[in-house]
Amino acid sequence: MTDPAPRPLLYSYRRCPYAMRARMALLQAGRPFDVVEIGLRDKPAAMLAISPKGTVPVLQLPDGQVLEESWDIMRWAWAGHDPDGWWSRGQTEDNLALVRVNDGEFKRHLDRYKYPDRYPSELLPREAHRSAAVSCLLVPLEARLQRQPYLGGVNPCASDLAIFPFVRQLAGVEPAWFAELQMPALKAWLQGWLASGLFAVCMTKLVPHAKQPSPAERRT
Ligand SMILES: N[C@@H](CCC(=O)N[C@@H](CS)C(=O)NCC(=O)O)C(=O)O
Repeated sequence: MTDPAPRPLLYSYRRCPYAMRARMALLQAGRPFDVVEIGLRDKPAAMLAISPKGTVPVLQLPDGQVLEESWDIMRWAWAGHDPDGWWSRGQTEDNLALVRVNDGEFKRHLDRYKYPDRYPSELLPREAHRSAAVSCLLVPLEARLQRQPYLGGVNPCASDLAIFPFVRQLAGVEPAWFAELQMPALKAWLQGWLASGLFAVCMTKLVPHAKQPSPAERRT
């Protein structure tokens, strides 16, 4: 009997939105991988040895290459085999601009809104960060999603996966406030992702051997 092919190893944290986007991309692309679920307060020495910056996700490839940015892991997931076009549809200027806002300005406001205690020298009240998060990302997202069901158009794409875990986080801080937002297209989009098979598989305990989704689950 021959040994099975070595699989990439993903250091992950279940609730981290960056790790979610990486897991969903690997699952959607049908890439087998193993997962190490880490604790943010107790990071494994093996992970810090290959990625001293200490953030998840980190993907260690069998050839020794290490990917330590979620977007790079997503790119790798679909590199050379993107039959459903998830990566390519995510590469429009509009989509890339939204991902940049998400990872930059929006994330900055989200953190200050969600974890005000971590920013004791912050001068603005947390509600100001909540409003800024809405203006910089949710407003343009709502406008886009009123015209099309996904950022990828009629089909989803990498940018949908890259952004919705962060919108989920914002929505979870004060659900009653979020429920009052007049953003029907954004809410339908978020609900669709939260109910999707892909998200369900990504949030199951993927350790130690990743369950691979069925073709139906891979579609959304
Ligand atoms: N730019 C990185 C950011 C990853 C990141 O910040 N992950 C958080 C968890 S959500 C983390 O690992 N933080 C380190 C810590 O809290 O110690 C990426 O896209 O992968």
